[in-house]
Parts: sequence; C-alpha cells; structure tokens
Amino acid sequence: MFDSSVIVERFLDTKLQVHPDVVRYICEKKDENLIDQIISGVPDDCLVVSLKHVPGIVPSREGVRFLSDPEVEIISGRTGTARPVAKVEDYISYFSDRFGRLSGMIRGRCSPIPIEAIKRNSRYRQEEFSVCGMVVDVRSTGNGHRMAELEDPTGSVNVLFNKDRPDFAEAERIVPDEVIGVRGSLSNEGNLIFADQIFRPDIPFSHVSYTSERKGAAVLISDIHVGSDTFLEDAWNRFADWLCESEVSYLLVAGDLVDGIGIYPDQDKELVITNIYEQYDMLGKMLAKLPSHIRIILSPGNHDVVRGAEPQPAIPEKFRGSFPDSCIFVENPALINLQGVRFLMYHGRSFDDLISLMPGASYEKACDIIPEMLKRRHLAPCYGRRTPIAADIIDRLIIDPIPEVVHTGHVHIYGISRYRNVLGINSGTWQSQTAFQKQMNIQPTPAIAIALDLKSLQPMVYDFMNGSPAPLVL
Ligand code: D5M
Ligand code: FE
Ligand code: ZN
Repeated sequence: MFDSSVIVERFLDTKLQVHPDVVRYICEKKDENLIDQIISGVPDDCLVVSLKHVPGIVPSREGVRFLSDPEVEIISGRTGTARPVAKVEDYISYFSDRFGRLSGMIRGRCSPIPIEAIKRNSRYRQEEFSVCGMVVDVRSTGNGHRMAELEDPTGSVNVLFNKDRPDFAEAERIVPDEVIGVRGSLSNEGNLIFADQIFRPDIPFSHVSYTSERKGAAVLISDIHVGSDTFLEDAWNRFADWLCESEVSYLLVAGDLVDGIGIYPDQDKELVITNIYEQYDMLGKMLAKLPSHIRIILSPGNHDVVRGAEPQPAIPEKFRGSFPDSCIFVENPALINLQGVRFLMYHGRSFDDLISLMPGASYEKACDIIPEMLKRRHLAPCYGRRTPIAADIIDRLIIDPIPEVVHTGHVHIYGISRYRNVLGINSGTWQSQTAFQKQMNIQPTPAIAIALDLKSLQPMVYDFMNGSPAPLVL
C-alpha cells in the first residue's frame, strides 16, 4: 500500500494532483486512512493537494525569535571559531558528532534498531524494521539496482535499493558519508536489507520561515575575484553606484573575494595584481566607496588567503587594513541573523563533489543542489574528495538550525531554488569566463546581484553586465 505511485493514483481517482511531500508524509506515517481524511477536507476548488491540506501538520518555526531582533548577529562562524587542523582523535569525535546529530533528526520518524541487533534477534527475519547509518560505500549493481553499505556504532550492513521501487530516484542520489535511515526487510541469508523506504534528516514537513517585521533588504553576491584580469571593473562600478542609490542595508559576499595567488598552475599569467595584500587592499578600497550604513558580511572561499579546509577561518586582520568599519569578517560557513532572517553563507566547494556524484546534476543548475544539502542537513556530506574538511570536535557543516536562506557561490552561475520554505540562492560572479572555465565548458553568468526583501523573502535579480537597473526602493 505504501507505494507512492498507488497513493498518487488514489488522489488522481478523485481528480486531484498531489505534491510529492504529501506522498512522502503519508508513506512515513504509514497511515492509509490519511488519504481519505485529506481528500474529504480539501476545498472544492483545489487542484493540487499540498501539505497545508494535511490534518495534523501545524506550521511551525524553529527556535525562538525576539521582537527586537538585532540588525546583525553572527550566530556561528565568528572570527576565531575554526580550530587548527586536527589530530586523528578529532576525526573520531567529528564523525561521531555528525552521526549522532543527523541520526537524531531521523530517529523520531523511523525508530531504527542498532545494526548489530539484526544478527542477534531472529524476529527481524519475519518483520519489517528500520536502521540508521552513515553511508560507507554506495555503488550500482550489475542489474542497475543500488547497493549501499551502512554503518552505525554497532556494526555495518548492506542495503539493496531496487530500481523498480517508486522512490529509486532518492536512492540513486545516495552519496558517500551521508547519514540515512532505511525501512526494509532482511534477506533469507540475513546479510542484506531490501529497502522499502529511505529517510533523510531533512527539513520537517511543517517548517515555515521567519520574516522580518521591519523593512529591509539584503544583497547577495560572491566570487568577486579582485586581482584577476577577468574581473569586470566597469560592471562592479555600475553595481556600486546602484547600491549608493538603493535602500539596501546589508551586503553578503559568499567567498572568492579575491583571485588569490597560486590557486591553480600558471594563474599568475591571468593576474593583474600579483600580490595578495594588494588584492585585499584593492577590494577594501572598493568597499569603502559604498555607503557606510550598508553592513558588509565577508566570508572566504577557495581562492582566498586562508586554509582551504572547511570550516575556513575568516580573512586575518593583516589583510583588512583598507576595509571600512562597515565590514564584518566571518568564517566559511557562517550563520548570520539579519533582522530575524537567518542566512547560512557557504562558498560551495562541495558542489564540485555533489554535481559529479548525482545523476542529472549540472553546474548550470547548481542551485538545485541546495535542496539536496537541506535534505541531508549537511553542506558538504562527502568526505575525502574535492572538498577538504578539517575535523573539529563538532561538525560545523551540519545545517542546524534551519536558516531562512542558504547563500552559496563558487559555480559562477546564479540560480534560485526553494525547498520546504527554505530559499537557496546561488550568487553569480564578477569575473568573465576564465581559460580554466572555458576548458571545463562552464559558461558563467557574471555581474548579477540578487536582492532579498527581508519582509517578504522575495528575491529580485539585478543584472549589471550592460547597464544599470533601476535602484531598489522598498
Ligand atoms: O570556481 C570557478 C568555476 O570552476 C566554478 O564553476 C567551479 C569550477 N571548478 C572549480 N574547481 C573545480 C574542480 N576542481 N573541478 C571542476 N570544476 C571546478 P573557482 O573556485 O572560482 O575557481
Ligand atoms: Fe569563484
Ligand atoms: Zn570558488
């Protein structure tokens, strides 16, 4: 019964379409009666059944927000939070924190048993059960099914996801080191689980966002790449002029502030500023020309001067000499509260891993990867690939609490997505196509800024490539 295609058909029988989240909710609750309950409650003019039609889902906001929300609060990622690169023991704490917190988000929905108990207790040969584990390895089988090895603190087990099951698309997107729950039954030999359903830490069905009570707007950009011969100075100057006339209170820059030195072979041939201090000096002077009331939040990326391993520390003091007092330097990632609206800033190095691992993913639609991060509640789920991760006692790349906006960069192609009321904004770049990007066939979308009205959470896209758009007036 709890087959998503059967649920969809039950709704279609009464001429109703149904949102995939409603189908997932019914599957998770394993309650057949819910379908009739939902159908009997939807208004006559309803065409698509969404979560708001489901009895029992009460929209809720996470945490407590105060009436006098501060203008700018750095919730996490303040300068000095990142620890030095770790010892081996720290990796044990790191992964146990990752498993403990992410499995805690899944536990309430599928009541997993310890993996070791499958072998000890014969009842699991007869009945369905759930387990929760970190993905050690995942691969396709000769027949096109998907096989994952899951590990929890008690043991490990192989899980088979049948390609004919309706939610196989979710199984195809399982990536190494993410934490998942699985409901299924045991093979006769007792060494393999046949999966029926997959659970991710995910955003709760009931989640709604906070908005600001006061008017205000934030502008989101990234990848300025000051110092590169492809930095678009004219477009930047048009953007700066536009900011001076607009009612913008905050400017967020999600990494690759400068082009850096020695980031890739022969980079010096593409630099107009070959000294790292001078690159930051130039950026500081550019930002000093912006209105002093605009608070500017700056986090680093893989071209910046700090270590590449995430969390990346904030740009050190010695590079900040020419920056105006309106600048706040934070780490990568960082969680920022602007008038009660929380922005999770993350440069986005892990896009390189996730795009290469997920079927159908592309650099052009990198913004669609942000929902995949939200489902996994992790900014960089895969360890030991292109995204270097510095182990800490806690896993700072876990998405917790849930922000209103995830702001990323890195791909140089802008895009906007929304998942369960969380907005994903990938800002573009201020650099035209480089030789490397040409070789990789990456077509950037330069000179785009995305503004967000903090009261409505409506994003607005402004293009500065060939002219100046009208100023933003709230
Ligand atoms: O990244 C600029 C662009 O190049 C962006 O679209 C990501 C892509 N990129 C960067 N590094 C890699 C690797 N290693 N493989 C594939 N694609 C990559 P930037 O960080 O500004 O250099
Ligand atoms: Fe970049
Ligand atoms: Zn980058």
